[in-house]
Amino acid sequence: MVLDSLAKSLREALKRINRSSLVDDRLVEEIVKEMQRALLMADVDVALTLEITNNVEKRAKEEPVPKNSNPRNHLIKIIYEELLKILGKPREFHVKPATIMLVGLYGQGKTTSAGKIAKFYMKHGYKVVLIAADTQRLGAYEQLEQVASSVGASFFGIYGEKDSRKVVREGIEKFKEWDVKIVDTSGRNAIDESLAREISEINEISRPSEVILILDASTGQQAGKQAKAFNDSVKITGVFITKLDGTAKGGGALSAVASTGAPILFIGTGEHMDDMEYFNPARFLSRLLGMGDFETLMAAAKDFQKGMDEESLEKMVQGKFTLKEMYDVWDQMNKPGLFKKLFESLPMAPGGIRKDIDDKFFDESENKLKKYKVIMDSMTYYEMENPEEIKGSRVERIANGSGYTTSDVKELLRDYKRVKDMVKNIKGNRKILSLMKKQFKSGNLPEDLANMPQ
Ligand SMILES: Nc1nc2c(ncn2[C@@H]2O[C@H](COP(=O)(O)OP(=O)(O)O)[C@@H](O)[C@H]2O)c(=O)[nH]1
Ligand SMILES: [Mg+2]
Repeated sequence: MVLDSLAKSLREALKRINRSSLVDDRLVEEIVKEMQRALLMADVDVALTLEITNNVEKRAKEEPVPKNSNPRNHLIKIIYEELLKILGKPREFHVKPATIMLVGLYGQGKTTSAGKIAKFYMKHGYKVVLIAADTQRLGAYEQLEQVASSVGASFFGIYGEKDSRKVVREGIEKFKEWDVKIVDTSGRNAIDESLAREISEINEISRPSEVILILDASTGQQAGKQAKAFNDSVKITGVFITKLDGTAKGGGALSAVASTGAPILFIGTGEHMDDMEYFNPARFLSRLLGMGDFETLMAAAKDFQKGMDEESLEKMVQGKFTLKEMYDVWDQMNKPGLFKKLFESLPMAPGGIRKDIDDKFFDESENKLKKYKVIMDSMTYYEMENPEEIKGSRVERIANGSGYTTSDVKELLRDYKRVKDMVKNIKGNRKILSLMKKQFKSGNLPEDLANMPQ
């Protein structure tokens, strides 16, 4: 998960609070020390770390415990509230037709994020075009073209053209009927006058409704300086922090950007086109701490329902369960990390954080799903509908096409068989089936989940 070691230390601290028989000054001081260490390790600014932890200490020692709470929960609440201050305020974001300009230095993830944002809008049913305004870098045209085709978005670029302004002018004109236009601009090694001029001119030409700054999380605290500098040349409406999956320094980037007042809009959590999340500070923190998050649960449940309404559930259980059906189900599960979300958002078990959730399990399952999807993308429609026919040379062809090995393909087929058998069992169990149906109908997942037979 994102910010692994920070999450681990903070969760440990909360667990300790829950385990302790007494909340006294000594415990508070120890917890505060642990928080300091964890925040500094995550690259959060020293002054900010001290401010937050001093507040925790002061409040924990001085504030009376409210009647409806207890000393443990009160301390946890204070920690949560103080940590939340680091992450800034959420920005309201409406999914509607837009022209989006992406800016940022070399290698921050602009082109990749352009694809993710395109996919995000396309999931909402919008027609999207990606415009290749990076005319600086060799291969930028092809890279964006490839990204566009991988998500199924339209693409506009003028091969070999050096004037990015011309590309943007023509692209915006040609695709004016498209709902969402995403302009992938060129970067530099550092912000210089030529970059500032280029993006401010493209800003004039495209008149974007969103100007999103793409920042690599591993930049750490320096991300704050970059955000300020970019904001000086063109008004940033939101920041997309990429590669949060791969760095322990993410805390520095998040807190530094938040402190500039530029709203963090999205975070990137992987190289795959689905690895993007809308950034909501409260939700992000709850997940980091492993606390129950009802909001996330409901959003996840709705997402799941959209793809798995009663009709498709019926189809899945009653009809032929082919790889095609399994692909659809997995596609839902994978968008974005649904399984994990469902589990992480379950309310805290009485007496503490859920101990039974193992991040490794979710990471492994998610990686497996990703792999399986790539493999299935290399199958023909006929093979998806008739998995039992996948043998011998077909296995080899699929392996070659997907870049995986034949044993990966066989593993997928074995797992498919297992799921198929499971579905067969459900078919035979009227009680479970009717419960599942009820659950999808009501949308009231938490309660119904609790009533599911174990
Ligand atoms: N792990 C990870 N890698 C990412 C993420 N976003 C982008 N990348 C990788 O970062 C590298 C640079 O990305 P690119 O989009 O070409 O950057 P650009 O120069 O700003 O357009 C590529 O290898 C991407 O796969 C992310 O959220 N997580
Ligand atoms: Mg690029």
